[in-house]
Amino acid sequence: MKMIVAVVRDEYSSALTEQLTKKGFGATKLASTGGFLKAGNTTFLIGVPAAKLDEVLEVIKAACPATKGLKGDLTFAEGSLKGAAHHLRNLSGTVEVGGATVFVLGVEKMLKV
Ligand code: 2BA
Repeated sequence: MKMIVAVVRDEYSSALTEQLTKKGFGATKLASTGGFLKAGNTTFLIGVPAAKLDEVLEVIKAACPATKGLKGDLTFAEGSLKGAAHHLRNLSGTVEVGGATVFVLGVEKMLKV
């Protein structure tokens, strides 16, 4: 069993929910906020049998395409920037925001009681 933790841009949240539901995958959605830009995003927790992992990752890729040229506004990151300039990957004034940031974790056991 695997747990997929996917931080998804808010505008892709409905489409991803629809596709997961259509294919019979369960998910929990958490309202979340990006630590850098402090803009809202949605974190999906998706528990899947290991054999279905790649299928779900493909669903996420299809529903959350990285949009070339989409820029986050660094003015919202003002708080993050204070005293953190040495952690910044660039100082160009804008950042490329991806469609989803995905982590895959091993799950020892899943119970529904
Ligand atoms: P945020 O933390 O608000 O980051 C938004 C975008 O800002 C990032 O897009 C990236 O392009 C840029 N960014 C973040 N930290 C930066 C830094 N120190 N210097 C320069 N630019 C920086 P994505 O990489 O596509 O990430 C989108 C969202 O995914 C993030 O929103 C955060 O909520 C989540 N995320 C990304 N990496 C993560 C990680 N390692 N752990 C947990 N969540 C992560």
